[in-house]
Amino acid sequence: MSENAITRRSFLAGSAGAVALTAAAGYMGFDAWEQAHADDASGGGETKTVHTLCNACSSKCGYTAYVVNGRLTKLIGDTDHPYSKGKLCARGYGYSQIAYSEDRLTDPLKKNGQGKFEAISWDQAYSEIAEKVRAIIDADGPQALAMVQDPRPSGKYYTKRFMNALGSANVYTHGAACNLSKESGMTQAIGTGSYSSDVANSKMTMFIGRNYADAIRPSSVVALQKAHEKGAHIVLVDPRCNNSRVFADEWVPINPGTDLALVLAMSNVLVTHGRYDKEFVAANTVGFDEWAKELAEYPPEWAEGVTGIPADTIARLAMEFAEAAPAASIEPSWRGAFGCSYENSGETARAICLFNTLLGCWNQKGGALFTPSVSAGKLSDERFADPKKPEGKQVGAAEYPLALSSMGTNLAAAQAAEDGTVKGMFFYNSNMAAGYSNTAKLAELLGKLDLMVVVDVQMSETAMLADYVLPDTSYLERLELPEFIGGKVPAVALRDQVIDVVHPNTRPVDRIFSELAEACGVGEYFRFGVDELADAQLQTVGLSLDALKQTGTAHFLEKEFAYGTAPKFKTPTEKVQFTSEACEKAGLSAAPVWVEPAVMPMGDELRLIGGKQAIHSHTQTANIEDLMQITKDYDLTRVWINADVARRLGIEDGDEVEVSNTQHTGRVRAKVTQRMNPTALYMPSHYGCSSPDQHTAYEVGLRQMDFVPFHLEPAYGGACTQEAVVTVKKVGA
Ligand SMILES: Nc1nc2c(c(=O)[nH]1)N[C@H]1C(S)=C(S)[C@@H](COP(=O)(O)OP(=O)(O)OC[C@H]3O[C@@H](n4cnc5c(=O)[nH]c(N)nc54)[C@H](O)[C@@H]3O)O[C@H]1N2
Ligand SMILES: Nc1nc2c(c(=O)[nH]1)N[C@H]1C(S)=C(S)[C@@H](COP(=O)(O)OP(=O)(O)OC[C@H]3O[C@@H](n4cnc5c(=O)[nH]c(N)nc54)[C@H](O)[C@@H]3O)O[C@H]1N2
Ligand code: SF4
Ligand SMILES: [Mo]
Repeated sequence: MSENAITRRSFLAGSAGAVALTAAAGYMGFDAWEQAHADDASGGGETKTVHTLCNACSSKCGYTAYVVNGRLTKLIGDTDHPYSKGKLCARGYGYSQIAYSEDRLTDPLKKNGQGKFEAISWDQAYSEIAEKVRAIIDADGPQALAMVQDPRPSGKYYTKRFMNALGSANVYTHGAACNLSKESGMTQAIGTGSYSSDVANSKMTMFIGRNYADAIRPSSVVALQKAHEKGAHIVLVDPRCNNSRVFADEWVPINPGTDLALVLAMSNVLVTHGRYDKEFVAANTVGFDEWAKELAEYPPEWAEGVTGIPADTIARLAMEFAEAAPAASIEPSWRGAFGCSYENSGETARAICLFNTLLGCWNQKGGALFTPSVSAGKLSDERFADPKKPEGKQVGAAEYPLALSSMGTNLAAAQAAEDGTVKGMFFYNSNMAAGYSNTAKLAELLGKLDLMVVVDVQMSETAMLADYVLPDTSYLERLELPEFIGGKVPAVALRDQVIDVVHPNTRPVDRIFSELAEACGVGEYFRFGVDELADAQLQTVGLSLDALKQTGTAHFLEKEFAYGTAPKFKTPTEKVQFTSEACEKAGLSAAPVWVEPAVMPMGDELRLIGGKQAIHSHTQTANIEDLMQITKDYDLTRVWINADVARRLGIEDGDEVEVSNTQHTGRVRAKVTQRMNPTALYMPSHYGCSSPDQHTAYEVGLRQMDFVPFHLEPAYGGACTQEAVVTVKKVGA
């Protein structure tokens, strides 16, 4: 039995619960209203229920889809899915419309000599792409090919296998524009890219640029609400008073880009006053003395000048943490403040792990936890054997040595199109051109490729730049590989096929890459169906595809997390690293020190920051009519500006303003509010679509990435999405 296997008993225990819940969803557990509603929707037709996973954001929440006469009519979050816990967010409901969207891609497309797309057959698309792939490999080797993908259950498997079969190591996620710096920085300190804060049981949790209420994962919102109701001290550090404030006690309106200074100063206070877990530090860490020496430079009085937070607030927060420890932590965050935003993002992530280490909170109730995960074991069937490991190193790995190779820095791959190091790029479920860095620069770089292939469901800005666009089925029209989910009780969940294919000439991801591989001469790695592979993977953990189809989610009860277990730090020293050799080698300080952002606002300039709205995901939901209607009803494309600054600039609430910098100029209305730090301008990040084929989203609002200079974070390779300053003036003033 593989190391990952669960025993039959634990699976039965897990699935028994899940089976019960599935039955409840269909027939008995809901209240009368739900039941009546389910019946109403059927109109006498046949109702079928299928478990699937939402595709509207990275959380991939599990839900039960109700299908009446072949059409999706209703979605109910699965109670036993670790992220949905019975609830979906508005995006989850809204995005299910994608299957029936009038703007779906329906046929393979090829760009002709006039730059217009023409429908072609799949055979023509495959054979022409394969010919170009072979020409690139013959001339420059497989490392001149690259893939960018947003990790999805099947997508991440098939895209990587396809590239590796061709001999290329250049597989990238969207991470450089999401959480690459965070995960890479944390790995240097604690040996893993993240941890989970035990928010619901904490006495104190600080969120640094993490917004559970807007950047939603349903289970996180519930945990925050619980913590609040139990009287935990919840602190939001954010230049913007975001909507999580309803569950928080305190908003700390920090100057954007300066979170590292806050963390260094709070660490200074704990160390100066000896209020840290000395026993834990002595037993589990390396380099403490060196960091302690550096920290002497960063008292709260210094940090006040950098962060805009009064020194006594910083000292108080540090002491409150010491009181609450070990049931306290800085939450690991996701993207907002240090996922990829600044030149100091990776170092901020590193410092946060070290601060938590001072609290001695690892694996303590209410602290910061290393929760277990399970993955599929080794497969014995030869058909599933992995292709040979590519010989080359990921493009960008040498220049950005701290970037985790599991994500890589996609911008380095795009940049390598400049000198022809990369000649062919594939994109799966990725809208790089609109979302990963400066849009004009990305269009210029991607324009230099000999081959650009985009697999999408609608005409994205990235697809517009492509030579070939291949139409995927929507997530509701395909079965995917099982998705393993770490957590207090690790789990596995399934995206099953909910409805029949809507457009007959679209094909699912597994089929597209298998057929493309065949055309490229590496088909021997793809001689199986997605159902066969899914079943084989599930068998290695004591499950089967049929069983998981019944329940949607299964839990690995035997792997359940226990408080107080000694954390294992998978760093080179097997300890928490206050100092890191790799960081030093990469040109950074061995222990984290203050790093100034690349640009700072001067005079009337404001730093341009972004952030999620609860009803949209990145660039992919703006074309969903019902979600966009909410944007319009509530005027949600407005930029937020501090009320005092607005008064100085003669801007009133609702005025149209011009936002401009060296990269771009655009107009939008302003929301004038005291909920903003005076050095920043907030632009919601989901708008400014420039694809005319997205009829709902086209040209609504401004796009943050138009204003962001193309610039990568040293050593970590993050997109530096908030190293941008702008000026704002009232239109007509
Ligand atoms: N402007 C802007 N840029 C951003 C962000 C933002 O909010 N706004 N967010 C940042 C963050 S946190 C992240 S994680 C990244 C996310 O970046 P991406 O992962 O690239 O996400 P999206 O921008 O939503 O683009 C996803 C693309 O996948 C397509 N798609 C959707 N479903 C399917 C499918 O089933 N199959 C296929 N083949 N394609 C599909 C969508 O139509 C869309 O074109 O972007 C980052 N950059
Ligand atoms: N509604 C919605 N939810 C989502 C997604 C989505 O697209 N839409 N995408 C999912 C994904 S892929 C991700 S990565 C997560 C992102 O989850 P988060 O990182 O929580 O989301 P953001 O809104 O990007 O950023 C959170 C907050 O950071 C603040 N912020 C900006 N700059 C700074 C700074 O310099 N310092 C500090 N302290 N705060 C700052 C913003 O004002 C914002 O309120 O959301 C996930 N959930
Ligand atoms: S958080 Fe919302 S959008 Fe994201 S997967 Fe869950 S339901 Fe879908
Ligand atoms: Mo993200």
